[in-house]
Amino acid sequence: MIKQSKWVRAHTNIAFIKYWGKENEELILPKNNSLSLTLDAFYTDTQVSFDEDLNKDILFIDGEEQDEKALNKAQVILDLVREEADIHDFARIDSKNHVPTAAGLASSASGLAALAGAASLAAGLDLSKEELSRLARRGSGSASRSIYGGFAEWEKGTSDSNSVAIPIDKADWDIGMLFIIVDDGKKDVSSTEGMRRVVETSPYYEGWISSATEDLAAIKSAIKKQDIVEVGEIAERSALKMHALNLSANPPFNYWSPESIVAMRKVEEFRNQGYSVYLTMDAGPNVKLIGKASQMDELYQALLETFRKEQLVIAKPGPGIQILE
Ligand code: 2P0
Repeated sequence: MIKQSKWVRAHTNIAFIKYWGKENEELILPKNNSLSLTLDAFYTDTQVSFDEDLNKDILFIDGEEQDEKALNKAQVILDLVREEADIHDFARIDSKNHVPTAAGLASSASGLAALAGAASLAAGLDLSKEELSRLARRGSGSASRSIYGGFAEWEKGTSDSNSVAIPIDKADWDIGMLFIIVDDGKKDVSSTEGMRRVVETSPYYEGWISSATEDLAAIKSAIKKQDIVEVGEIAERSALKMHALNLSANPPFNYWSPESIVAMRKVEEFRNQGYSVYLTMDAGPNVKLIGKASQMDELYQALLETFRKEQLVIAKPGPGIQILE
């Protein structure tokens, strides 16, 4: 017998207050609360089938079968669902990533959120948003936030049961992002490894934790006021502090390429011209602009002097997880 879900869609999110460090690696409990914006431009569609005829779990992304390593995080979620629903069959996961070609963007947030939705649906579990967020978190921390549209906060909590994301604001005001895709081809330090090294070795880690708490309170009040200048300034500082942690680790590492610096300077130039635009960066060389959605077309045009159009993607706030009919 096959228990098959409908297709489930989850969008990616970008953290404005970064998650960078785990308190508990197995349960994925973070050291600090984080806050993100879910975006419309990048998403994953996933369908799960529990099938008694399978002799192992299999994962297809865009029609291509993936290796064991790619399955690791997904199997954590499958196992939790099997346990809760008392299912003993293996599963086939089909995923389609809707990310512009060669974007080089990580899709673990949208991917594992969509999987949490599809796997629980296939198993006949009727999970609340909170339960879905908790399940997605066990695959990848950032996925906990992709259950919700707009701004979401992942509350670090103290245990598996209360480390979940909650919705903060619909972001239905003049805020948007612009991605500058920079692919330098060099091998990354994975997020998991990067944050572990920082927690263990950075002499600045305590400072990160106390300032992340302050930044979080400040950005929540700025979001309430819909103040793009304050939101952008705080987000940019949070990102740069995260990257400073990486430089202060032993051994040090960083995610920047020469083209990242070119993009960062552009943001400064735009600000000097009077635009309210700020940057954020994650565990890779891409630079993401935060600003008024209504000004993103102008900035896009200006960036075409320096970057190819394939490198530029405008994104608006996006919705939470949804079942496709
Ligand atoms: C974030 N990042 O808040 C931070 C900022 C990247 C930089 O969460 O180890 O794939 O699976 O929990 O969620 C990316 O790391 O890490 C991430 P795990 P995840 O978005």
